[in-house]
Amino acid sequence: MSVAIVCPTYNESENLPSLVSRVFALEGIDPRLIIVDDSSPDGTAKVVETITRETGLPITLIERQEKMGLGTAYIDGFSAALKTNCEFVVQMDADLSHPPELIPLLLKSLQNHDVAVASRYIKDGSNNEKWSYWRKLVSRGGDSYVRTILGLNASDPKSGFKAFRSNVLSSIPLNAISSVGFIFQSELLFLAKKHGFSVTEIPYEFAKRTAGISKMSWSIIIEGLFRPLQIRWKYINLRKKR
Ligand SMILES: Nc1nc2c(ncn2[C@@H]2O[C@H](COP(=O)(O)OP(=O)(O)O)[C@@H](O)[C@H]2O)c(=O)[nH]1
Ligand SMILES: [Mg+2]
Repeated sequence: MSVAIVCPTYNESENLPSLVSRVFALEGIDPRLIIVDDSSPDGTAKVVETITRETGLPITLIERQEKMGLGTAYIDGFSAALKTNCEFVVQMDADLSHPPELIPLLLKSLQNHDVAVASRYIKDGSNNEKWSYWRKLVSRGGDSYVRTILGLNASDPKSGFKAFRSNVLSSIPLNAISSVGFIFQSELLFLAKKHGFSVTEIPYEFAKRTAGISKMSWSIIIEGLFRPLQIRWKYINLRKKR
């Protein structure tokens, strides 16, 4: 089964070697790893180039000129993924919070669904990141807010760990998505649902980041507040398809 795995990176050089070896150790899938790097100052792109040269593994590196945010990194990565004519596309973080070992299960659930979302917040899921009280409040409060404004019933609407049948991503107007930070994930899920695609959730353990630092910022949190309202307004005439 042909799968393109899209990972945006910003300063993830320490995590890359482990990510690559865990992804290519998976059995029963034929993955292409697509790394979208925003000229990380820590030399992430160089690490990717070296691994690719030394191992010959199917890895595509997209290098962008500057830090442009998660949203456009995914749009560029998905466009590259669709050009490979793969059957499935997986999106995940590069910091190993998303365990690559869940990928076969996510893909299996695409036998009956169009989109599979890895969720921290359903039975058997958990979040092992030791977040401060405030970050927890912002995250879980943000989930309820996003669910209410966008009419989603997903338990983890900001999850960046998902698998799609390729036709989902080729049917959605990806270039119209304007979200920059984590709210990109909710806009994508919202559009998938509006286009009539079926969504399922699979529990997983979100692992604590052990190398590198989070890129969460105030501007991303503020975007998370106003963007859901803007998304609702922007797609007001988009009726549910199918
Ligand atoms: N290309 C690119 N990747 C980014 C950017 N911001 C974050 N990332 C990557 O997106 C993933 C999730 O970011 P992270 O900082 O771990 O977010 P957190 O888990 O919410 O704290 C990681 O693989 C990051 O390296 C960005 O502006 N550009
Ligand atoms: Mg992270």
